[in-house]
Amino acid sequence: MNYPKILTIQDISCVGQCSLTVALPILSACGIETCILPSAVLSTHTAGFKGFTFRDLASDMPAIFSHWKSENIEFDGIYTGYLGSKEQVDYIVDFALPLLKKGAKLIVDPAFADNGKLYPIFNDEYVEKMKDLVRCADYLLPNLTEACFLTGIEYKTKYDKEYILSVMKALCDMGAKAVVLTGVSFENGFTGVAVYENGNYSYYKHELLPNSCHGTGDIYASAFSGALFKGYSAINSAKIAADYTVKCIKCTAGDKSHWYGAKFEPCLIELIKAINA
Ligand code: PXL
Repeated sequence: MNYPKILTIQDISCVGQCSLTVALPILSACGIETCILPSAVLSTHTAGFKGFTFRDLASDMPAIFSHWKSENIEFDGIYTGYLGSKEQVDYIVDFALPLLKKGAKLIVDPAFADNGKLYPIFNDEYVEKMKDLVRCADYLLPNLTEACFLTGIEYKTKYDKEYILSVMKALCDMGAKAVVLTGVSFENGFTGVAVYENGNYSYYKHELLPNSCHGTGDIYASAFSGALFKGYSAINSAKIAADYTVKCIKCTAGDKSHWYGAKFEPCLIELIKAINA
C-alpha cells in the first residue's frame, strides 16, 4: 500500500479556508499521512479581511527541525506554501530538505502574489529569497503573477503559448525541475494548467467560471500534491486537481456570504473517487 508521510509548511489562517485548513483535510482525503509545520498564525487570511493578526513562527523552526532530526524523522515529500517571512526559506533549505528520504520530492507553491500584485505582507526582498526555494523545487506551482515576479518577465493578461513556454523555461533555468503553471487561459471562457517537465509541455484546459474564490490556489496545490504523492504523473495530478478545484468553485457559486473561500468540503468525496479510480 502506498502510504506516504509528507510534511507541509504553510500558515494557519484561523478563518478563511486557505493554507493548512485546506491542505490538511485534502491531503488526508487523498490518503496521505500529513505532518504540519505552521509558518505563521493569522486570525484570517489577508485577502479581504481588515485588521488581521499575524504571528511569524520562524523563530520556532530551528528547534522543531532539530528535534525531528534527533528522532530520525524523515518524509516522503515536502510541500511548501505561504511562509511567514524570508528567514523561513533558509531554515527550510538548511534543515527541512535534509529530512527528505532519498528520491522524495519537494513541491513549492510560492504563494506570495496573484492578479499582478504581491499579497500584503510580502515585498521584493521576499521574492528574491523565494528564488532559493525555486532552485530546490522538484515541482514548482506558481500562478502567472508569481512566475513573472520570480523571472522578471512582464506580467500579461493576454498571451500565447510561446509566452507561457518562455516563462516556464525561465523558471527551469532558475533550477526548478518541473513547473506546473496555473490559471493559463488562451481563449475566452476557458482556463487551464500548463505542465513543463523534462523539456515536455502539456496543457489541460477546463472551464473558466465567472465566480472566482480566494484560496483556490491552495485547494489546487493541495490536491495536486495529494495526487502526485499517491503516484500519479504530474499531468494527471494537474488534471485531478483542476477538476476538483472547478467543482469546489461551482459549489460556492451564488453564495455571496461565502466570499472569503471555496466550499471544498462537500466535494472531497469526488476527489477521493478520482484518486482511487
Ligand atoms: O491562499 C493564499 C494565502 C495563504 N495564506 C494567507 C493568505 C493567502 C492569500 O491571500 O493571505 C495568510
